[in-house]
Amino acid sequence: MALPEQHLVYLSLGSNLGNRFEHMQYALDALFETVGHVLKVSSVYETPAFGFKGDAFLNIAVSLQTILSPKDLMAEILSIETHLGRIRTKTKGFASRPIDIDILFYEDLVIETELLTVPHPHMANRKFVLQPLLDIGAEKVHPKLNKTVTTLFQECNDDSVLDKQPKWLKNPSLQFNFKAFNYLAIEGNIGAGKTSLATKISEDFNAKLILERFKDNPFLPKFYEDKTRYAFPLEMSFLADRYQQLADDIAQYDLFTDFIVSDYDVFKSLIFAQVTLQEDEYKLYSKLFYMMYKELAKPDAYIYLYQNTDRLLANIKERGREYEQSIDANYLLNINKSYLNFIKSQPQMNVKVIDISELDFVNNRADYLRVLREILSTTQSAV
Ligand code: PH2
Ligand code: MG
Ligand code: MG
Repeated sequence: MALPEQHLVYLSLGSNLGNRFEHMQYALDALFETVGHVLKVSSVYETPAFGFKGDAFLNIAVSLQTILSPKDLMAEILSIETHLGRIRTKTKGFASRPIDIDILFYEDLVIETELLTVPHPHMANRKFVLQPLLDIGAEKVHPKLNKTVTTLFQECNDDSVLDKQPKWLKNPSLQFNFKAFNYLAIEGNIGAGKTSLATKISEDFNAKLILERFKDNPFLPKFYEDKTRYAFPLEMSFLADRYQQLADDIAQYDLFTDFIVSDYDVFKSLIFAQVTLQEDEYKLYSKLFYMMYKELAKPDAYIYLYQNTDRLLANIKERGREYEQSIDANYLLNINKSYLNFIKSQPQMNVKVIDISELDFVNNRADYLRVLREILSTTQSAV
């Protein structure tokens, strides 16, 4: 479940046929749905057709982050162009088109294949590319020419006159308004994908990420060897760690992030303790738990990722932590039951159970957006 790396890409969009503004918005929305998170959108410029006789264009530049390879990105772009009625003819030269989407930069890669040339080979000669790009990436360095976009713009000989439009396109990423949250907790069984989802949300939406520091817990490997002997010290040390981390991290509210997302909620301690401790131990434990709990900030939304046992076991195997390999189906079923009982007992909490057993939000963007929409449905500003 290692998270695929996100890549920064810059695209140029142009339209000179039909309802140009609508085509551009449609293309932008489609890029968000299928390619990745839209970071910046330039102003819209009206530009004279360059290199052929035709109606004036609207042009913009956008930056996105995507997990797609250049080849897969290209395939998505072609499919969006086709959807918008772009017909590619074999005749030479340019033709008017409802939409054209070109890859300007893909990180700092230089790609020269039959299918694809990146950076875009003609960008340095074209004001209709450089002016919008200047809005969103003035400092970006062209990896082949080794000059910033600002310099390329200053040195460009194209004397086309561009007309900046008063109307902006909408950045589709802003539909997803996580600012309604102060603190979002992602929960789920072992191997459900809590860390992956919390990490992705923090990357895309500028959240402070709080990840459980379980790897340092010295009792964990011992516990999986001898559960009755090590359950109590294990649960106590988890509780102490989680309490300390949440008390510290949530208290120091960060000026540079918009909200907090964590890959656990402190109640996790009680839920696991219920499964792992003897009855008398659990009584003592829960007394201590509630004393600490009342001091902590509560999440605005508690998301439980439900995953079926087979896929949990497959994920545990895949991530390969040695001490987890003895976890069996029965233990996971008990943990899941304990979570669901807990959730039922907390009617005042803003809980959302999301069934991800048919989804792959790590590799499939449509699935990821479906999960985000479900999370946002827990606030008034549902999308
Ligand atoms: N695209 C072209 C050729 N000429 N001229 C303007 N103004 N805008 C464009 O997007 C454009 C062009 C080839 O893709
Ligand atoms: Mg083009
Ligand atoms: Mg093109």
